[in-house]
Amino acid sequence: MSNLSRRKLITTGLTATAGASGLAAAARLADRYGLIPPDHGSIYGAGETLTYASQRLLTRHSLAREFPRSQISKPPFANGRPPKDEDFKRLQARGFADWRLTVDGMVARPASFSLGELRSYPSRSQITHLACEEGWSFIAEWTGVPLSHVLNIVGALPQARYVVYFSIQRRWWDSVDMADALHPQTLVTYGMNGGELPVGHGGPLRLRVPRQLGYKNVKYVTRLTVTDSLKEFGKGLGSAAPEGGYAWYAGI
Ligand SMILES: Nc1nc2c(c(=O)[nH]1)N[C@H]1C(S)=C(S)[C@@H](COP(=O)(O)O)O[C@H]1N2
Ligand SMILES: [Mo]
Repeated sequence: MSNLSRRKLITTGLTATAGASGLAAAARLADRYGLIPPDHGSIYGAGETLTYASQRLLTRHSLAREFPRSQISKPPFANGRPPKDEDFKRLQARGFADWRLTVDGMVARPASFSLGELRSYPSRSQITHLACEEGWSFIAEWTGVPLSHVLNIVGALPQARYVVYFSIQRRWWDSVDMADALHPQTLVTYGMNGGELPVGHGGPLRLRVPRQLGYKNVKYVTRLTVTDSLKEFGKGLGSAAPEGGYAWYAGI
């Protein structure tokens, strides 16, 4: 069966099943096609699964909207204060010269990158919208190395299904599936509006996932882990967000 007709079949099946016999049946169908998000047992239940499944089928390759330079918000504003963690302050005092991004898990060549190394790789800049679930948002230009490039360097294994990312702020960690990890707009971001990424916005390093809401864009990132299962991380729901009542998949 061609990809297109298969996709059409699944989509039609999902829609019909959801209408005919409820969301649980749609979730069973989605499971068969690997379309179940890790927090499917949460309060969002089958509805969340259906959102994830239909977005994955319909918009797998679509790009987040990019804006002209004239639309950049002035002044950009930060959501929250710089980390108070001693580790962070120590690194900041040395101009982040010792900041590292460790990449481990299901990779052929685990590695640790300095900011200088990350900046030496092919970069991408894009002017996109960062939308907080609480209603406010802004447009900025973000510069970084595509996460897909980093994953190529370390040799992510074919069994990989998710990339988990961790902040120096230990309460903040999250994950994306490979569709978002390999998405061309998903950036390991070190620059904003032509300068360095300000500390208020996650400098020196954050993940930008413009296809998802603000909270998936974790700031002060120090580690990435490639995995085929999210069960071992936290409560096994894929991120800290569902533990606090937010959906793991926050597609926009
Ligand atoms: N480490 C860390 N990452 C974080 C947060 C945070 O408090 N700490 N806040 C999240 C939320 S809720 C949003 S909306 C965005 C805000 O990004 P901004 O500070 O660039 O506006 O960052 C996300 N990433
Ligand atoms: Mo947010």
